Amino acid sequence: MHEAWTMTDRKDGPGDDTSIVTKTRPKTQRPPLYKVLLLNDDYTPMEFVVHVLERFFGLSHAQAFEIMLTVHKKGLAVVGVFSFEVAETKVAQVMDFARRHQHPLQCTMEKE
Ligand code: TYC
Repeated sequence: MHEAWTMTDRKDGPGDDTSIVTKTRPKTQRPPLYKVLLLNDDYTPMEFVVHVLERFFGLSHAQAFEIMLTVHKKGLAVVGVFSFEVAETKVAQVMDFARRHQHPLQCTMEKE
């Protein structure tokens, strides 16, 4: 004869949750970042450096002056951290602008 089968016969019936919760950690790849560095020299005018920092790095006059003074005193400073392409563009813009104005200002980049 047919035997009735109800939920109450189940070992993991209602109220008895045996499901497993797993956490996945997707391996996301962040692009490497590059520091753009400004180097000190004895000839480039301070006002020119401040102008470069305002123009190409979007810094306020106060921020630009502060970084310029750090470079002047310490020899170099990190101006910003960017993706490879943006860092490369900033360095090229600064080097080109300095060369056109016949100042020896040097700007480089290095992997963070
Ligand atoms: N040392 C320069 C001067 O006395 C000023 C200067 C600051 C030059 C920062 C370059 O990246 C620099 N006129």
